[in-house]
Amino acid sequence: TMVVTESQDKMYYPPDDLKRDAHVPDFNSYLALYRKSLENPEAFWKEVADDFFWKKPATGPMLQYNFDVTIGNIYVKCMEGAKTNMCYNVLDRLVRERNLGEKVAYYWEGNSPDHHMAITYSQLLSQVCRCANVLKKMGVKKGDRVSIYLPMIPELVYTMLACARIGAVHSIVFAGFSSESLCERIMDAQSSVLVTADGVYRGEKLINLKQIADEALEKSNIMTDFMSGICSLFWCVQTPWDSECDVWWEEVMRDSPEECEPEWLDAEDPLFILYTSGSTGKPKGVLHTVAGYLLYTSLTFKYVFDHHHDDVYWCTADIGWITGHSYITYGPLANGATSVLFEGIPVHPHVGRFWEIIEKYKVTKFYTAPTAIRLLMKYGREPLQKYDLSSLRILGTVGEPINPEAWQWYHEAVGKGRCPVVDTFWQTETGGHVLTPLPAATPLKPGSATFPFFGVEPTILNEHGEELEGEAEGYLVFRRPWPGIMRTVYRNHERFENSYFKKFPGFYVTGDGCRRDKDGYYWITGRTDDMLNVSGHLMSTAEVEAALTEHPAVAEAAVVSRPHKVKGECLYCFVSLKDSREFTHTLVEELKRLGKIMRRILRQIARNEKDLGDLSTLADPKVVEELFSQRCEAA
Ligand code: 6R9
Repeated sequence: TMVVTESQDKMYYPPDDLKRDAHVPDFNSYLALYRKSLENPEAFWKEVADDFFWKKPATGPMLQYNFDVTIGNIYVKCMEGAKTNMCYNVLDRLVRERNLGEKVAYYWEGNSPDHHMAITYSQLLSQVCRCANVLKKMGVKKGDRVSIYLPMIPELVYTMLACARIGAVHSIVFAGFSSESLCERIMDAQSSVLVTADGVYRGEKLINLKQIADEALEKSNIMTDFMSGICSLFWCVQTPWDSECDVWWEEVMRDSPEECEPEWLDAEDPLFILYTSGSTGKPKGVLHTVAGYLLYTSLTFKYVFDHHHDDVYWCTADIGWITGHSYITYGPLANGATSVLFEGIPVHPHVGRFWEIIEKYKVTKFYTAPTAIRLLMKYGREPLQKYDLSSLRILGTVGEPINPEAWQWYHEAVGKGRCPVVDTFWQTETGGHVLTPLPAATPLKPGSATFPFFGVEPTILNEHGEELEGEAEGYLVFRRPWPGIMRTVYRNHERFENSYFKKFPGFYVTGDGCRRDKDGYYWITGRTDDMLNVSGHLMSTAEVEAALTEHPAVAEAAVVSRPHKVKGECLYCFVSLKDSREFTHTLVEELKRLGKIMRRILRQIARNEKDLGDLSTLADPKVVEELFSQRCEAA
């Protein structure tokens, strides 16, 4: 069904020099491999697994599953019976079997251009082992959860891999989150240790992480006793300290042995939990397991970035998000890649920082978010002209739909028209790319994530759950699992089934809308639920509403999304105040009487779209006029 035919859309074809030594050099090769992955998944994934180390081989098939709630519980299993270790596969295997010990795993580049270091695979291995021994000494055992609240410093990678080595389940909380969010995630995961840093500079702004971490622990009072802080001493002078439970990173690491036998885990043992926004407001602990996640992140990394041993790869995401987990840590390391690990932000100390770093490390593959591209576009081409970007071969985007204007600018101004742009669609839940071009194989249409990755079978459903063939628009769902899909919502399997499998039995429901064009290309049209995407970060309207109504002055709040030039979407909040004369009282009352607020109408008011259609279900349609007259322009 996926034929690339003549089209009115402008197509961008892969450059010849890229095709020459590419893993998947043309569209027919992609199609052949794709067919194999669906027709014989057992053989397809077995071949991928052969690259890795298995302490014990699998006794079950490569993939087993049930996707139909009407039949029974939802489950996915990959390589049942096999024993392995993620950390061994991404470090020891390369150092011991591939002789990659001296190869650079990460070029760490600090927030300030004066701070940088290179970390080889063997150095990484010994730091990870040390950290693993520290955690063990603190009593952390296989299956225990470790919360990590660290900025983009090497210690973050050491800690996550140390967890993987001893079979502890890491739960990384993005170091920009508040103490409330951190507290909620620590409590839900029931973590026994929290690893944090004293502080971090993001641009000019100092964030006192240890202080926020202390606040989070105070709020979760039941936890305080078992918490110990391992801190990385950076440049914050006054760090709050409790010698009863806090320990310094440097002190415990110094005396810790450099050898640590990996814990041999079952293929389906948990690897990590990562929280993602849920439409009810409470974040969901997305759980990924060892073997499937290893196979899927390593294979997507290899093919989507057409990885070669001499590449220097840079993903600008933060490891606190899934993009960092899969495409800064696990995927690149599993391939023995050299990556840039960047602590800073795109505009510090100047707006050419990204381009400066690309020149400095001769980056060949560059992966960032549309929001960053749109931000940098604002400064024009001049900041780019100071730097040599000729090392670049492939560009990637992730996190939200990319508008064709930003795509074009990325392709022309950054890639000089030489580099394919891989627009990768995926989710925390999918573990890795699910709709994506392959850079040497797929003709590109700006704004389309193009076609499914190997093993992924997408389809589009209408409201009644009927499959739509050919050109169509509706709900994006997947008919079967691939190895990297999430296994459950941590400690809440029912929520997992309800969120992703209830609406359309037999399918995994992404929550995204999607259009398939006449050439078979997939175009993500945005969320179909009450979720919105601000600067590539997913949040739920309910979550924001809950936060607003916590304020003592607020009676009610409704939040909708509105397009934003740089952030993609922004929040547009409708708030009614208690005992306030400023909002006309009638207006507030009318809104209350609506019961379920008509979000569609609020959204249109936010966007100043006057043609509202049928308003007959509203208690008082005049409210709408009043809201229009009080509209204010967002910054
Ligand atoms: C990887 C990541 C997932 C949601 C997803 C969708 C949006 C991600 C996209 C995209 C259009 C792309 N999204 N990539 N939309 N084109 N290439 O971002 O995970 O934080 O869980 O967000 O992001 O709406 O459902 P996550």
